[in-house]
Amino acid sequence: MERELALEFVRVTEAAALATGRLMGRGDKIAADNAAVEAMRMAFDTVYIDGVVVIGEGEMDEAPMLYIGEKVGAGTPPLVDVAVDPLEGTNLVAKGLPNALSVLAVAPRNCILHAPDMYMDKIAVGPRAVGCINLDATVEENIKRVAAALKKKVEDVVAIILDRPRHEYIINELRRLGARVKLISDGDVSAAIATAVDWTGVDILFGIGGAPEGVLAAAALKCLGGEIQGRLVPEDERERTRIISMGLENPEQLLLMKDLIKGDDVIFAASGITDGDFLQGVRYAGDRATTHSVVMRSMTGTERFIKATHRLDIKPHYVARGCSGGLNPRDRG
Ligand code: VTB
Repeated sequence: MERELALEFVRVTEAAALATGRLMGRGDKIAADNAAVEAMRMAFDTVYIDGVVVIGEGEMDEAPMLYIGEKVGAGTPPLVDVAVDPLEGTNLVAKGLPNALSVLAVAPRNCILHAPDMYMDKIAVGPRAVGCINLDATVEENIKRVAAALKKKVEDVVAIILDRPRHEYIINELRRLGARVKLISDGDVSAAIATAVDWTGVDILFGIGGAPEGVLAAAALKCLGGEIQGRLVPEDERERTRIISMGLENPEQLLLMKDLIKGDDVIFAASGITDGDFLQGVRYAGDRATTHSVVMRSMTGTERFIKATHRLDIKPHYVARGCSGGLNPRDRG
């Protein structure tokens, strides 16, 4: 994929962040999600790709926009797979809590795992601990290996994990071992990325979260040189059948980086919605708004952080809820 596309993808996550950021703290996660989805969907129309959504808002009959199988982009080459989460952390925006992001990943066609909307068990680390983790090893083994790779004591290692009853065992183990633990209420894409961004102070992610979020995190970690391993966690027979129908012969397969994102060409973009560990949230002031985003390419490993000031008087569709005002004609390319 041409590197110029990277900037186009940031415009898409920016549009979603700008639309949903307005709804921070309103207690309405559905409205926040709708605003992000609508804005992202419209922004995609201006991007010169022939995209198919492989990770999106749900199946065709469940979601009006950005559903799995939907074509996005202007319809011109390159042929690509598109994974989106217009609002990763709906509760975070609804409550005004940190680390809500708008994210997307794009790779050549058939290179992104078509992960169904179910749970995935995950473990992730940044570049310095690549090769040291194993989803099938114990918490103790993983923490010790990561500590050694980072040249730290176990008690200096910071593990991040969703605060859920299903993780009680892992959290207890981490505490028993003396590691530092960061419990989060939502947003494990941001958490996985944090393991690969030095200044966050986060070293390793554990726990079960959404499978689509796992694939998006894999795209980001591929660009950042980190690692994630995952295993789908079907909750019933229907979900097991769903995994097999999407092409994984063994539903229990350990999914490595190469299974989550095939090949070496993926672009990942994210914009902060609320302030977070590595991105600032959207700020509005009169007729201006600022966004903070990151875009990365696996081909070169370049991480580009982009602060943008948007003129809402010139682009009024950013002021309205979502993009319901329609795209500014100047934006149509
Ligand atoms: C995670 C997290 C999401 O769901 O995937 C989590 O990244 C897992 O699901 O932000 P449960 O809430 O069912 O535990 C979110 O928190 C919300 O989609």
